[in-house]
Amino acid sequence: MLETLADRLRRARRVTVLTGAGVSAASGVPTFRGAGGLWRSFRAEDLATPEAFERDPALVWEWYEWRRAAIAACSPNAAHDVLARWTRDSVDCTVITQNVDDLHLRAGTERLVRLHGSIWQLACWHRCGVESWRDERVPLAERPARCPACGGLARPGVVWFGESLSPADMNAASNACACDVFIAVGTSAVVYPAAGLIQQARTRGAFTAEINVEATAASSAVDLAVQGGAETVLPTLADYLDLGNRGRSTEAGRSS
Ligand code: BV8
Ligand code: ZN
Repeated sequence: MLETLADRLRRARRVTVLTGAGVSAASGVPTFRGAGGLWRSFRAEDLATPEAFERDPALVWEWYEWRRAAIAACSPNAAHDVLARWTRDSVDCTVITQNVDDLHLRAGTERLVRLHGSIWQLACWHRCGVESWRDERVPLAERPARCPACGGLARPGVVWFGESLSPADMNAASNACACDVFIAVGTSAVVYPAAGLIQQARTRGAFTAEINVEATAASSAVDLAVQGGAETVLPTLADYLDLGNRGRSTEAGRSS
């Protein structure tokens, strides 16, 4: 199973990986739809919307501050580290993430598309024209947070349900679907347009795979569904690749 994927990766010129909350699970970041994902009695879809923020900015900020505090205590895990190394290695590897925890950034991932923004970025709710800014203070200095330019409400710098993704990010993600291997890691594949990238890559001829601890909406659509935790499967895959490369380099060494 993994040998097949490793073999495909060895022969690939271009690799794209789409990650979701499952890649950060081993770091201790609660997923959205898993057991630990619920916050009190709310669902992500109820709070991660402009309407919820309009109605009760203090409640939505309470949720984001709870998540920021949880994420601040977490570090990138082996899955983030393998993917970061792949984006730095020779093979052209792009990571597209739905996560807003920035653990891929902290792991040193180079070619990274953050489709849904970052929980560490803030923006002006009133769109007064100020650029979004980074604020990693936990807790924030003011609650709810304020815009430094107009003094009005600030909002988390993430893409909420019902909000469009940035055209630049969607372009970058779409371009990355022109690849030889596309792997969806740790995503339930229910949130669009991110989940649609899997089918897009397949349509453009990529070998598609999924790494997840359970079956998802994408499992029947990919060429290879690998059941397992990202934090163990990706390092094992990386070992297969290193072994394979070592095999190739000793081969090359022998013949020279
Ligand atoms: C858009 C940022 C155009 C915020 C997020 C009706 C009205 C309006 C829109 C819609 C509608 N119906 C559908 C839509 C589209 C909607 C959508 O897809 N809704 C879903 C719920 C059906 N999408 C949108 O609204 C998008 N915008 O379409 O714009 C538009 C505009 C106006 C009107 C219509 C259309 C915007 C979507 C972005 C939402 N923002 N995050 C925040 O984080 O606070 S999405 C949120 O879900 C996170 O980013 C998260 O990453 C993402 C996806 O979830 P997953 O990452 O997959 O996480 P999940 O918990 O679900 O799954 C974890 C997986 O990991 C599981 O499979 C588990 O088994 C696995 N796992 C666990 N442990 C491990 C593991 N795997 C491997 N190893 C492990 N150790
Ligand atoms: Zn402002």
